[in-house]
Amino acid sequence: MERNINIPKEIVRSIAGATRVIALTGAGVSAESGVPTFRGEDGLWRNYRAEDLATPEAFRRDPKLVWEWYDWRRTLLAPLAPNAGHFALAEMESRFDDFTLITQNVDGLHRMAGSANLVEMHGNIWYTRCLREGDVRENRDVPLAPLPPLCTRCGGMVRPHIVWFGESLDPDILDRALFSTRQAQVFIVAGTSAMVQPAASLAGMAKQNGAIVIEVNVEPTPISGMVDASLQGSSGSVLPELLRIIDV
Ligand code: BJW
Repeated sequence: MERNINIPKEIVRSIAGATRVIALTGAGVSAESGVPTFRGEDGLWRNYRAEDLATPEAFRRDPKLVWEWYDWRRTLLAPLAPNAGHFALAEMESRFDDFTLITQNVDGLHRMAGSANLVEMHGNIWYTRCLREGDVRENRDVPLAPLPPLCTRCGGMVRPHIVWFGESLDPDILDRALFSTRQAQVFIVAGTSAMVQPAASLAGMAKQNGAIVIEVNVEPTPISGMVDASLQGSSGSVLPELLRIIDV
């Protein structure tokens, strides 16, 4: 749907002239593809307790229950496709010399849309990790069988290749996110409630390093007050429009 975003001219000029651009995305960017968000009215955390399903303790306590939840989410995700927001971000990669997409999303939709310079901060739901050998493997089986699934190499237990609460992010991935954030001239933050650390701090870090920060969200967030432009609307309509503005 067409809509005009209100973005100051000097900001448009800065974006168009920028070479190093970062976008950070969250669950809201996949919402228009049919992926549930975590917080908010229909969010996953309304019906499920994160402590029971998305912590290492929960997995130690009941791996089958945790895997059942992931199996359900994988089944929900399997038929879904990227939306206009994902495609606009994938297009941006060819518009700037250095464009990095940092995502908190685990659904794999950015890669499906064509984003290649991608940092998946919280892992990917389509990969498993062997608890014995750390082997990370793609697994697209829907539904999973057996449940819980086993490592195809050593037969040991595997877990979802996802960062749960209380777990540290992969240090190389975090370094990549921090490095690109510090270099950014423009930092676009889209579809995240900016509640979960360390991702929530990246926009502030970019701003401190002199970047122009642009937020895209359907509602205000804790970082809305510090950004240079807060574009209220769905990422599926605002991001393509942002791309059009850059191209003019
Ligand atoms: C739209 C839209 C549309 C809708 N268009 N917009 C410092 C201070 C306090 C606590 C901590 C801290 N450092 C670390 C912590 C602990 C914890 C944390 O941050 N807790 C907070 C909740 C307080 N962080 C961690 O544990 C992290 N680990 C870590 O830092 O290790 C070191 C450490 C540990 C412990 C203490 C100190 C240091 C790991 C975080 C892992 C997060 N994992 C999850 C779940 C994985 C499970 C799974 O997916 O299977 O990742 S949590 C969940 O939240 C998921 C998401 O990636 C993440 C972010 O959510 P997101 O993407 O923002 O989604 P929502 O739903 O919150 O928001 C959607 C937004 O979209 C909303 O704003 C809507 O308005 C908007 N929207 N439709 C545009 N169409």
